[in-house]
Formats: sequence, C-alpha cells, structure tokens
Amino acid sequence: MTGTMTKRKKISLIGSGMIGGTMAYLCAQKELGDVVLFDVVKNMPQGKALDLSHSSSIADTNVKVTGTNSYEDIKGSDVVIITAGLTKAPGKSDKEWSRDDLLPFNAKIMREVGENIKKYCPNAFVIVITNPLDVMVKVLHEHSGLPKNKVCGMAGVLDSSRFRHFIAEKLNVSPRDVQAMVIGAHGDKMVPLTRYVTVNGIPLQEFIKKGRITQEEIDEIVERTKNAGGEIVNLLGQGSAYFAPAASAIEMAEAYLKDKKRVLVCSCYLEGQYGHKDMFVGVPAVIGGNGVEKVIELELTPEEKELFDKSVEEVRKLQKAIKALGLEHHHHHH
Ligand code: AP0
Repeated sequence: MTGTMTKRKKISLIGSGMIGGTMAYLCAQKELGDVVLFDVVKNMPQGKALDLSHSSSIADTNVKVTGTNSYEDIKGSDVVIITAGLTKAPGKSDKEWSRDDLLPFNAKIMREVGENIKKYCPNAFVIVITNPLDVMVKVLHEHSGLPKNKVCGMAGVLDSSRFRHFIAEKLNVSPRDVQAMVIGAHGDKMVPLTRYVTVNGIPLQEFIKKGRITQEEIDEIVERTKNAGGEIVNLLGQGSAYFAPAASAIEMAEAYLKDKKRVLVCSCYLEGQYGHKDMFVGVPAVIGGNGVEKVIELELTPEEKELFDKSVEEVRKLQKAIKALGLEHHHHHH
C-alpha cells in the first residue's frame, strides 16, 4: 500500500450520492478499510463522512471515513468505485427513462475521473457503476491507462441479484441458494440465462417438472428482471436504485481485497471471448487479488448467443456516439 502510514486498505468512492454513501456505510460496517468520499458538491461528502464516522462507534468498527472535493485525497487507493454522474438526463420524464440518455454527460466525467486515477492511484482496482455502464467502463479504462484486469463494471451482480430474488420468491426458498446469471450489456437487452439457473445445484427444470414454477412464470421473471431498474425509478419518483447496487459493488471490491476468487458477472474487457473484442460487456469472471483474473466463456445456445449479440450491438452503437462526441483518448502534446 502506498501513500499513507496506515496498514488498512484504502477505498475511494468517486461520487458521494445515494450509491456512494451506501457503499461507504457498507465499507464501515464490514471494516473493509478507510473510506474517502469524493464529490464535486461542496461540503456534502464531508457531511456524510462525519455522519458515517459516528456510526462506527455503534457498529464497533474502526475505519476512518473522510469526505473531500480534492482528487489529491484519493492518492494510493487500493480500490476506486465510481458513481459520479447523473441518474436521469435533464428534461426527461420518468416515462422516457433510459440509461443511454446519460451518455454525453457521464462520458466527460469518466474522462476526468480516469485522468485523476492515472495521476494519483495507478495501482488501484477500479469498479465503474456510472451509466450507461459498459461504455462508461471503456471510457474510464482508456483515460486511466490501467491494465485491462484492473478495470471493470458493476451491473451483472445487481441484475443477477434481481433474477435470483424473483426466482427465490416464487419457489419460496432462500435467494442465497439460487444461482442465476444475467450476462450481456446492462440495458433493456440484458440476457438472463434461464438454462443456467440452479437451486443449490438442482436444475430449475426439476422445479418445472414438479409444477413448482411454470415456463410462463419464468418468462415473466426474465422480463421483470430486465425492467427492474426502470420499475424502481418509476416507484422512487427521483433517482434510481441504490441499496442493491451498492451491495453488489462492495461484493466485488471485497473479492479483490480478500483475494476471494469469486465467480461474478462483471463488465469485463473482451479480447475475442464470446466472439467480441475491444469492448467491455457483462460476462462471468473470476475476481481475486489480481482483479479480473479470468473471463469465463460459456457455451451459449444459438438462441442465447443471438440475444447476447443483440445486447452487445447496443454497446457498439453507444461507442460510436462517444466517438462523435470527440472524447476518445488523445495523447497530449506538451
Ligand atoms: O447497475 C448499474 C450499472 C447501476 C445501478 C444504479 C445506478 C448504475 N447506476 C448509475 C446511475 O445511472 C448513475 O449514473 O450510478 C450512477 C450514480 O447513481 P446514484 O444513485 O448514486 O446517483 P446520485 O445522483 O445520488 O449520485 C451521483 C453523484 O455524482 C456526483 C453528484 O454530485 C452526485 O452526488 N457527481 C456529478 N458530477 C461529478 C463529477 N464530475 C460527481 N462526482 C464527482 N465528479
């Protein structure tokens, strides 16, 4: 660990809004490390940090939580988690909600964050949460100069948690015992993999045979999973989901910090896996002390592959839109 006298890990959260604040709370409760809350809004991260510091007395944990408006304070971070940006495009109603509308606003912010990571903590493991997710991971990766195994996006763990919850609820079993994955791009075309669902190893097919769940119900769950983000946006009236997104990103951070070698769906850099390259998209991967240690390539059926490719097509479209913004990485001449 660099840059500080402490032996504790250092976790910097870029963006101290709903998800940032919740992640800071989880870090303090789990005693994962010292936390730096960064935001462009003056005083707000300092206020959240003070509040969180007080919760440590009650939780009986000892971590330092600080708030800042200066990038210098992320120096030497072991983990950086990015939520900086907008949740809704200005002037758009809830009905028109789309993650893609955030692109021009959030892409600029990713460039700024990437450049500061490069400057202050080039050895960090970076998790991007800002939407539209998969393209934001790519912009961040380009501007940070970090190796591909040290940058990934959080979406698959969240989308899979929604899928797992709905199945568990239907079968009246613990969601802990439901294994299920959602892969592909984080958007309306994400791909919940029904064929790979098990209940503690028991294929979902067994439950269909016994009449515990029907194919129609599974199809409904798949649709509800894909739209769960929008369902929550509409109910909240402002902002978007934050408890489960925060818990998902912290699970990934913990897998890295404790070298847990967890198998988690993350937005990872593809170099030919799944037939795609030079892009980030949601696939199962091993997350351990070396970051994204391995992308796991599944054998998809032609139908599954077609759905996966369609979701990837969305990412490509947005990557083209990024090019049009003129934000791609340029080597600066001094
Ligand atoms: O599964 C995925 C990928 C999810 C799930 C839920 C949310 C992604 N999100 C995205 C969401 O779309 C948004 O882009 O996560 C992002 C943050 O969500 P949150 O609910 O935390 O939003 P917020 O408005 O409460 O917090 C965002 C913070 O970013 C700050 C801003 O002041 C606010 O506090 N911010 C804005 N510009 C910034 C900048 N340039 C900045 N912080 C640092 N630098």
